[in-house]
Amino acid sequence: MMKDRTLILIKPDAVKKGLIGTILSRFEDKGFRIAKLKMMKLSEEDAKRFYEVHVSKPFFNDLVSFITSGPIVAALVEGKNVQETVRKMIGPTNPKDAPKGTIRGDFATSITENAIHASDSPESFLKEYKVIFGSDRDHFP
Ligand code: FUP
Repeated sequence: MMKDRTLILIKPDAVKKGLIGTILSRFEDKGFRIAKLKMMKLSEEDAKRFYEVHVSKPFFNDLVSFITSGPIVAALVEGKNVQETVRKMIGPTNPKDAPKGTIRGDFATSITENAIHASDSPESFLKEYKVIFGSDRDHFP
């Protein structure tokens, strides 16, 4: 069921801070399954596709240059109600609003350098999955 999958990106700030294991552990500890995992550097073209819904926003260029500034880790995460639960676990976009105990509340630096992305709907999941994993030879699962 589409609702039971989500895509997360550990953003360049969190990778640089050495938080890959810590962040993935939060999802595993919650009982979710990491079904695909990939460390990569997004091209500018793929970053623009990934964030297409924000193309007209004033922060679009900063967002694209930040997400392409260093390696990221992408994961397909599965489990019951994972999309909604993971959105709660990451916290609000702006770390100033994010409570301690949420991933952004604990690790984000700023609204741009906010540690993590997670799909916010089944439609955005599909779009994001295609950008990140769509060109892979291995389409498992
Ligand atoms: P979220 O779904 O919480 O990641 O937030 P949005 O989809 O609204 O925004 C996507 C990304 O755009 C955020 F992670 C960071 C960036 N952004 C800004 O830089 N400034 C803003 O005012 C809003 C979002």
